[in-house]
Amino acid sequence: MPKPHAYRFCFGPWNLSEGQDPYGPPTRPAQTFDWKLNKLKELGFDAMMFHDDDAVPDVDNKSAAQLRQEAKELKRKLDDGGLVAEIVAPRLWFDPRTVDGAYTNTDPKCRKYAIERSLRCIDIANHLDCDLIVLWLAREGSYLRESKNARKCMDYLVQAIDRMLAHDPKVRIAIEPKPNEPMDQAYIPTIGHALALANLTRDPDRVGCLIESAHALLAGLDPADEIDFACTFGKLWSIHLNDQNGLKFDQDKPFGSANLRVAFNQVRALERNRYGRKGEYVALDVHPFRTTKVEHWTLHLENSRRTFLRLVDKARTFPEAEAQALIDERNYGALDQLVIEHLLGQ
Ligand code: GLO
Ligand code: MG
Repeated sequence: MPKPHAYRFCFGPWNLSEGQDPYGPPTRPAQTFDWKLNKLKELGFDAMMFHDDDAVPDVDNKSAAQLRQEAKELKRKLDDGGLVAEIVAPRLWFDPRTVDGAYTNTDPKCRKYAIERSLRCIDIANHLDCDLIVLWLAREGSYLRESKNARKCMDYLVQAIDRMLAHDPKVRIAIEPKPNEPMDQAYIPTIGHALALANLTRDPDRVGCLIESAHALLAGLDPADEIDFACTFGKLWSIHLNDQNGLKFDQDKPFGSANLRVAFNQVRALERNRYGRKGEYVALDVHPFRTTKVEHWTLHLENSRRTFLRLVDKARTFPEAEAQALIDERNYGALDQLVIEHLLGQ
């Protein structure tokens, strides 16, 4: 199938995961970063997403000179493969100092660590020639409301983002909201929250968002409406497409796997907002089904891209005039069936 020129695709090394879950060990043997990068290239993807420590392992224990040298080596590797880094995200949920929150930790020493780590992440991004930092605010929330002062936490979040914006006058920050997991309740659960927070920072024009389909669904929202909302503000700078079967743990299923119509509407929303025309990527934050064999390890990525492109075709061939006539008549029964028949095909 021809690739519509406007869409470029990426994924992260964590999307070739080994199958470990809270109840059991890996189901596939560990692979090196280079193996994953080669797969990405072989599959014809355009870019890779990175956590700071995907790019430079053990980032906390390296000097600025080491960060620079290792990041530059990676940059050469990417250049050689004709690839770029789409985003770099500080991993602010693994270190013991982030156990009760990173920017919103109640301990000032831990908050200081989180900010310093984020600035190092920006330095790595700079070495990779990437100006977009993603903040998945994994532990910025609480297990019980009495354990933290949410009002203060909002100030801490703004202060942290301000420090990042001041560190590099060109960097842009995309907040990736998620309503829960690992926390009971996250402080920034939706795109509305992310954009409201952006507005309090020292340079709101450089703070936008990243929508993940599964995260919107976990918040009880339709990801297509979240896309239109973010695009209304010109703030959708990346997107993690995947799928989610109801209110469970974050499943990161292949795009369209649980609900094809919800996937169709996301693609339609991206099309009408001309997503990708300013260089934004379609990122597939999907995981293999746990018991996937080694020889089928990349199918979730290939299939998600394929489904996406087939839905682009469905969006472009949707009988708009017929649909509009039914909307004018308020004949929603027929409109509903028109969508179903279109998706089913001949
Ligand atoms: C987890 C998130 C995670 C982020 C990634 C980039 O639920 O979706 O995969 O997207 O860490 O920050
Ligand atoms: Mg994600």
